[in-house]
Amino acid sequence: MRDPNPQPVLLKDYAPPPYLIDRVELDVDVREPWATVHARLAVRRNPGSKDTGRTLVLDGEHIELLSVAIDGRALAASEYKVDAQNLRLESVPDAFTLETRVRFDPWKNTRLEGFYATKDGLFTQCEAQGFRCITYFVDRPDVMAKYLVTLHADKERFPRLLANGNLVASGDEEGARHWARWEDPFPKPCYLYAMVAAKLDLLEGSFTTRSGKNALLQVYVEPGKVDQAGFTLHALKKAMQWDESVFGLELDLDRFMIVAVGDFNMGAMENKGLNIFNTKYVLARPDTATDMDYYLIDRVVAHEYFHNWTGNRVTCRDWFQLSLKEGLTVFRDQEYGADEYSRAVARIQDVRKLREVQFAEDAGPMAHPVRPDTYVEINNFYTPTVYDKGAEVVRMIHTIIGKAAFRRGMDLYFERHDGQAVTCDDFVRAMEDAAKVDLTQFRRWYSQSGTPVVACRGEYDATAQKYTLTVKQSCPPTAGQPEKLPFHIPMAVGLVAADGADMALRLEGEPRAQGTNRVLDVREAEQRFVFVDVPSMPVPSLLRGFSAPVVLRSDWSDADLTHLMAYDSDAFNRWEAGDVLATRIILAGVKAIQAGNVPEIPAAYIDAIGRVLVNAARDPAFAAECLALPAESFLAEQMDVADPDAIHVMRKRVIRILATRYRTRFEGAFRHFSVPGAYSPDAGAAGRRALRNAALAYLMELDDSTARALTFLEYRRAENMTDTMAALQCLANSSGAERERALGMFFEKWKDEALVVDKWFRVQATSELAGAIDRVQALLKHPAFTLANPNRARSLLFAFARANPVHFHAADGSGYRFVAEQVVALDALNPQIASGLARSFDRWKKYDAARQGHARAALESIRTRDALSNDVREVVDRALA
Ligand code: B3K
Ligand code: ZN
Repeated sequence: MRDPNPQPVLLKDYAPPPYLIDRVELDVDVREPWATVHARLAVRRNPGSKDTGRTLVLDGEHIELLSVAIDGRALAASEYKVDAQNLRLESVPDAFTLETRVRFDPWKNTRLEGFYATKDGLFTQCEAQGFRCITYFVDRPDVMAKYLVTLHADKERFPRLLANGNLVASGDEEGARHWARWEDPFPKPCYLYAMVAAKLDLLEGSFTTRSGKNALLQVYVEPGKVDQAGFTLHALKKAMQWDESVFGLELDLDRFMIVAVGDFNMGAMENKGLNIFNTKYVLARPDTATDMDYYLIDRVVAHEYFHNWTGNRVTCRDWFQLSLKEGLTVFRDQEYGADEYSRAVARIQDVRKLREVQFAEDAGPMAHPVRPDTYVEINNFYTPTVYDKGAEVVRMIHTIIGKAAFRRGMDLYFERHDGQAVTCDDFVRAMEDAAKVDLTQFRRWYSQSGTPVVACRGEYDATAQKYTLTVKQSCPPTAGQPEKLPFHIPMAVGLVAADGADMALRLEGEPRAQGTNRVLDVREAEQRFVFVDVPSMPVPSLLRGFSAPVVLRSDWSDADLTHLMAYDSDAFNRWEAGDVLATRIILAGVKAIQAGNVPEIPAAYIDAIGRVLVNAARDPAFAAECLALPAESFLAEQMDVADPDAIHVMRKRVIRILATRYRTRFEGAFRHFSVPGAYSPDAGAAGRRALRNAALAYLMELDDSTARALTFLEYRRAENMTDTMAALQCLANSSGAERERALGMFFEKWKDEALVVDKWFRVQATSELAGAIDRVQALLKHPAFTLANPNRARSLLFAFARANPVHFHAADGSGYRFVAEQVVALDALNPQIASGLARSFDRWKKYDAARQGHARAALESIRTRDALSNDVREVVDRALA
């Protein structure tokens, strides 16, 4: 049941819990249709609370209370109050044992939160507030307890009974049933609770930690899929090794389990010792998973494993502090990715995503600080801002204080806070104390929302041999925050000479030059940096490695940008220069198209792309990134009034011009970069495939019979899913007869492999061909489609709304109407997924009046539904505000 008029939760209202729970004993009995949960909680008054009342308020939703007892005495109905959200007990003792019995039906749980049934068994998802759907509890992360859990179920149907920690006993019981008892030695918040009762196959391995402990590693997957679990086990071992060597952090348990489930609201969940994963981030075989799938599995496995320290051993005091664990853990998995693959390519991909998604969030109705100060539904705040901007904030600390001090800060953080529930501020203080720096101004990154704009202007004085860089920062107003104070921005810079070399950098007043790459501390609204001994006019390379999550504006000429593309010693900025230039060209082209003129593409850009192709062998993965033009959604954000049609036309025009001009080179690259031998997802092989498939996509943009034949042949010959999907995606965007043939063959071959069927839906949902919406509507009725499975819903609906802008933003409003209907349909099943889809409307005010009219009507049509969840209501209310 949802509160019809939910009150926002405010950070400033935080108070410690009046009661703590130190120990939890659960006895869970599964007998379809019921799960019955008997809980024994050791409750005591919190000495740290100022609240002197004697009322204990427990959270509980979607559960039926069967009995309550205090210290063994059953309470009469008059002794407690129970409603759809809470169980209230008045006049409780200072310390006591509370026992409750509840039951609920996991088979009816379509929200996939709490304890829910899927085809292979029963699984949990408790973060953020799902534990209250399992038993009555003080469901907040600053209540930490030790757990002892006994599960009972039918042995044949649910042969695996798992919970957090270590297995302490198990056995059979009457009626062909069995039981298992698990004990977790570490106190934990209830959001990290997990249990599984299911039929699953198992892949096992082991890892000897650096202190010599032998840990059992287990990956559980649906029956028959163990041949797709190997990479996950391998990734887990790599992540364990990495965390030991980079952060000195070791596994603290004897056993670490990963369980894959096909019905899951997000990517994965870091429950202590029992991670539960979406199958998408576990299952991989060369013929079913792409290089990107493998890469993401690696990163997600690492992310969840890293949470064992950053999140579990040290957790969040309250949900406003979510970025404490998420920002830090994303930073850690980004660094892991950079070390395991290519640092430059990983950074490019992470920044691309940040700018496409987080910058848009920061500019829209859901803008919030990295540490939000209010929410209605906490599940709506697992956002790119909390995760990805949060990671950038941690990265900036790393940049400001340096690697060694950062490591000392992490050590100090664990020394101070192990076993505690703390705040973002506690993290920053550990970094400050370890590095002996003052991060007072820096803390604004946690409290101010919005993307700062940093405008740079350079002036060279040949006589004085000085180069003056003037840096101005500002931050646009965001929801609830009209004015901002200046940020502390670490800006990594270099000066690139005419011959391409980096110049030595000496700031006015310094005795000597200090390297060729340095971090400027930008703190004022306007600040000047004067470089001396500058022998000739440089091209500034600014914000190297994207050292801060800001929008950079500079007065580079096209020639400056092609110079940086060719010579910048910072690989990220070599790519960035091309991206800035491409953006500039496409936006100018959009203006030309709108004015009825023929857009022009500067020869310097075409030549620069030619050089990328000629030099591609140096780093194919990097070259592939340089060939990928800015996304349509990103381009839309750069306009005052976005014009999705003109953007689409112009972007394609650039691709076609490059494809025509370099046809031979693209054909050459396609042949040359093939990868012989057995498939491996390593960075080298994946990079070659990325380049080769980028070349194919360029060629297919010509959409002539030669290109189509080549692509169809490639589709049939491909021996791995990366190449198969690359070809299929090209064909799905072409109107030739090959399209239907390939799509038909693909479905026939893979119809029993759910994750591959998702790809089949996605490739059609994102097709740019005319009539996309009719096809998506027809696919809704396809027997393989279901709204109940989040991956499937994402593969069709999210793919359409988020990755097919030209059709989602159709001028007649058909895309908006369709998506709004689906938000409503999904909301009845799964509010978290529905609200994710509703967020596709975030940027509706970016578009022209006619589109805005359609979008507003679509949003209103959602809002007028009376049974709307808090999740969707919050998103829609904010969009319409
Ligand atoms: N902590 C989980 C996300 C939980 C989302 C709840 N709506 C996965 C992760 O960030 O690792
Ligand atoms: Zn996380």
